[in-house]
Amino acid sequence: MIATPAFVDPHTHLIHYGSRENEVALKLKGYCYVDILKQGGGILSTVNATKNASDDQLIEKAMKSLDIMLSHGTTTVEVKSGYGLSTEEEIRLLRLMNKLNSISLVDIVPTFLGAHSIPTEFKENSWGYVDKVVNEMIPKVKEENLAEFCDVFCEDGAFDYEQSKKILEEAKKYGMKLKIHADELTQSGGGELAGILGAVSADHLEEVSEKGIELMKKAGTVGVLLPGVSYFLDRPYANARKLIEKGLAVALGTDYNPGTSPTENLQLIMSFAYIKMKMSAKEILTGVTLNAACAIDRGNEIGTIEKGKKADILLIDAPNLDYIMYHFGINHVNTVIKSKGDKAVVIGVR
Ligand code: IZC
Ligand code: ZN
Repeated sequence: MIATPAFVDPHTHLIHYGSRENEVALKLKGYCYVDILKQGGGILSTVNATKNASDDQLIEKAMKSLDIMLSHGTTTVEVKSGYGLSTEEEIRLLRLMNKLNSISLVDIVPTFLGAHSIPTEFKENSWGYVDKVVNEMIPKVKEENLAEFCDVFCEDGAFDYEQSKKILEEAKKYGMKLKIHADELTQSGGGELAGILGAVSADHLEEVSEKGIELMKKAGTVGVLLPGVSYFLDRPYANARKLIEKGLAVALGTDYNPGTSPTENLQLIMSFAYIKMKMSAKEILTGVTLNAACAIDRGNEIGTIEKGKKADILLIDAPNLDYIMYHFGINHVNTVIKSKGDKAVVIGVR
């Protein structure tokens, strides 16, 4: 067996209801992700399904996914809101994250993503929604201390550079740490904004500019790459080799969500990083452990096996590190050791 630090998934949209396999057929007909969103589908269809689900239904679905994550070696997971898009619903999702954290063995790091999509009622008045996020949602999230990070989907069809800047600047004033969905489908300037505002992470980066890389490096912003999305949307992968050569810390996440990356399995993502982004086995292991921990500001607590850190440890049934990625699509985890509160639990996976 190989003992490694347990995996950290630094980017997920875990809490939602329903699924979107119908969009795969639309994509085969030539519609792209943003077309579907602009027609009121995509994220907005999940917002509807989530609004119509009870707390119990949302918890049950999320718990199923957390169990899959845990058995595949993920013991800490970042979770974004963003399928509410109203103050009441966003707050409900964030409260449910707290509940999940108390009933699951997996540690949950909550992120407020009220700026995930423009809700239908603000379609003609996107700045009106930005005002609502800034003046109503962020203060309420802070008042109840429900989220550690604030994130924005900075993208054509979602929030533009100026709107993303406004929201993140306000969140920063409230003492929230920052993340951004940056330069995924188009060069939106998200990487640059992350660097300018000192975001903890900038995520996606398939289309990031040279200047964006430079500013992120200066600010110490972690680049979170999500190759499951490139696979699922059949799009270009982020240039991991270039980001690493330029000196960025690169982490990997599933981006588990119903639209662009419906998988909880971080080991599959590791295989994509190996074959499609040409990351080495050591870079990949660092990407799902220490660098992923740094992407959620937990570098002092988890991500390495070290005195003073939590004993979140995996026993992996593989003859060497490369083998984990090479023999792809299966679960190599034999045992998960998870510390939660003052307990350590040993979970035999196979
Ligand atoms: O439901 O489509 N990219 N947000 C930004 C997502 C994917 C989630 C979704
Ligand atoms: Zn995302």
